[in-house]
Amino acid sequence: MNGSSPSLADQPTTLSPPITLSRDVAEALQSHRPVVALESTIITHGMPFPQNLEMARQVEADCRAGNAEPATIALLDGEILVGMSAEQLERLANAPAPMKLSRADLGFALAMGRSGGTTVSATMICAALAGIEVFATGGIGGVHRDGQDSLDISADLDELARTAVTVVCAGAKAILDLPRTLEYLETRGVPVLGYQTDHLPAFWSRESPWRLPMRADTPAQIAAVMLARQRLGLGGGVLVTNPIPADDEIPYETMAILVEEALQDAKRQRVEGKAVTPFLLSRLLTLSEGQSLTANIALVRNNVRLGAAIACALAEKKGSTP
Ligand code: PSU
Ligand code: MN
Repeated sequence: MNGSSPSLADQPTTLSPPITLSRDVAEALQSHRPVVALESTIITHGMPFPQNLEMARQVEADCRAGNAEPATIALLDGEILVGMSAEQLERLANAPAPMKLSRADLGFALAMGRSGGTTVSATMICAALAGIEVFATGGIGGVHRDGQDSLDISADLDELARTAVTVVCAGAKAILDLPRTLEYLETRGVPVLGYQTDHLPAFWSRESPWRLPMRADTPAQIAAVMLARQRLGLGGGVLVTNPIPADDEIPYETMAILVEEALQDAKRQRVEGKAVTPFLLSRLLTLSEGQSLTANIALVRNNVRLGAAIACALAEKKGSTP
């Protein structure tokens, strides 16, 4: 190419994050209105059809009712969508072999034109690229039981350590080693806040025996923690753990028996890697005869409502009208 005029391929490439914002999300972000990111592995790998699609639509409505714009994040044919149309949601929920996308998979899926659901880690990455600070989900990944031997530790935990997004969840399922998950988060500098509780919620149950280091009682307090961390330049996320509503709770002991059974099944069938969590979720659904799904939907809705309230409190503190 020396001496010749540069061809189109030699032109400098303007790098911008390869994400597509829906019109509603773009407008909300531009006018500094509250936005809440929502993940999609829960749609592709966490719940069966058609409940997955109904849940996805329901939480978007809940978010709007809480005066925040929902931004459901997923990949369709290699395009990272931040905010999805009804038609796109339906395509995702029906996708034949969707990928389960964590940090490690995002670049591959983008390059190869794949479709899939984003886990907590990948959703945090895309939310941060879009400038969304609050994200609501059901449960996060964590240190698996026997994780000290298998090294099966969810990429969600390291993502919380490095990406500045606040994640609202209902704690973690007892398929995980809860105390080791808390230890790992502490080591990596991730604040874990109990929302109106002193104990780590255990997904279907409001409480586990493990105490949390910090507690917040209002969305405004959580927004204040986020802003304080920004002023300190700390980077990294905040994990808010929000207990399932009392009416929807399943006692810890009831689920513990089913969890043991599901774990034994996974061991017998030698399930490994990223297949472990979806396998356990689907076994538990069968073993609980659908009871776990009703509770799961109730807690996701509860988390989205809190996420919306935090996003509103944050917008208010930043001095814009929510
Ligand atoms: N836990 C749940 N429901 C879920 C997940 C976890 O109770 O749907 C999903 C989330 O998307 C989470 C992912 O980010 O599983 C974690 O997968 P892994 O354990 O392979 O990191
Ligand atoms: Mn894993």
